[in-house]
Amino acid sequence: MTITITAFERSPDGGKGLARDTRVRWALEEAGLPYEVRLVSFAAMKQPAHLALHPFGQIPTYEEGDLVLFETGAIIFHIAQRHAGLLPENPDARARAVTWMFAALNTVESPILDLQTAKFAEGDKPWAQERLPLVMDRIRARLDQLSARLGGADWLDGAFSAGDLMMVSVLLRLRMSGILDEYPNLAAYVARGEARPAYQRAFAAQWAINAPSAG
Ligand code: GTB
Repeated sequence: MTITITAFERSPDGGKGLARDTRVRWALEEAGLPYEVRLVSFAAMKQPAHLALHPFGQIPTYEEGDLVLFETGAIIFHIAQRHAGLLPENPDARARAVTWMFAALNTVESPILDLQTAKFAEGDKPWAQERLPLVMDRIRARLDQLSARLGGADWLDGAFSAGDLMMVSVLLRLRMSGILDEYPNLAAYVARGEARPAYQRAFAAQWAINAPSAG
């Protein structure tokens, strides 16, 4: 059955792979699944046709026959449950990998999103410079803990899993801030994720659409 995802017609990041379709593309590539992409403009995302797929008017969405999903956590969990390559067979190991997916989205991504808000949505407010260090410190508190848990391991819990895919995707957003470089083991962890052939294919596919020279 054909899988179709949606992505920005023109991503604001100019192809850095930071929009959330990249993590879904990566999961599809890890699972070896072909997929099609429907590009949507910001205006189209708020129109009824897209809102029927995504109640919050965002990308990405996932269509497979009659099934329509939104939220990258749910989409990647769906892919990982049905196809080999993203979750271990052992039930306990599988549950732990899913735990890391939730940890990435609920515990680590939240302060990182705060940083984007503080910089881009609130950057011109008179209190912005005062708030920024507080936001950065909340991120560092999480990275201290994550770094301690990862230690010298390659991945968070044995073999690479959807938990790592999600965590690396979330951490990638920090690269521009420089915070990641304060944690050599996390920087190496992210680099390991980016070096995976499946990530490379996912990145290249979104780059082909969003690179400044594209279109
Ligand atoms: N919780 C949802 C999920 O995980 O699927 C969040 C989905 C989401 O925030 N989608 C964003 C969106 O559609 C795109 S990725 N935003 C448009 C809107 O809400 O109107 C967020 C994003 C946007 C831009 C960059 N960038 O330029 O670097 C990076 C990430």
